[in-house]
Amino acid sequence: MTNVRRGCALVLLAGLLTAGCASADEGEHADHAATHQSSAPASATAQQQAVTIAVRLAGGAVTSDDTRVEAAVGQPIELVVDSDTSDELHVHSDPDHSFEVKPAAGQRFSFTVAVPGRVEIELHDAGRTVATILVR
Ligand SMILES: [Cu+2]
Repeated sequence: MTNVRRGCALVLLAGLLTAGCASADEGEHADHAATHQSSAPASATAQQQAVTIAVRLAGGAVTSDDTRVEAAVGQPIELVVDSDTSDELHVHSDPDHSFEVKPAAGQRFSFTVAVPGRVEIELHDAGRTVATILVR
C-alpha cells in the first residue's frame, strides 16, 4: 500500500497530470472519474489502429514492466491482461481510467487519451507501473 502511495506522490512531484492519485489511498477512483467525464471530447471518430499493450501478472510477478509506447490523441489503446490475481489498472490520463483486473486470461480494456502528454499505467495493488504512453 505504501508503495502505491509513494509512486503516486513521485508522479505528482514530477508535475504530470495525475487526475487519479490525489485520492488513491482511499482505493476509490469512481468519484473523480465522474468529475472529469464531461470534458471528454467526441472528436475521435477517425478509424485508427489500436495500440496494444500486453500485461501479465503471474505468481506475484509483473511482466512488461514499464513498457514505453507512443499513441496519438484519440487513438484507441488496448490493454490485454493475463492475470492470476485481482488488481486494479489505473490509467493516469485526464480524465483517468480505472479497470478491474480479475484472475483470468485475455482480459481486454480499451480507452483513449484526449490530452497530449506522458500517461502512466499503474497496477495499484502490485504498486507497479506497467507502461508509459507518450501521447501526441
Ligand atoms: Cu494511480
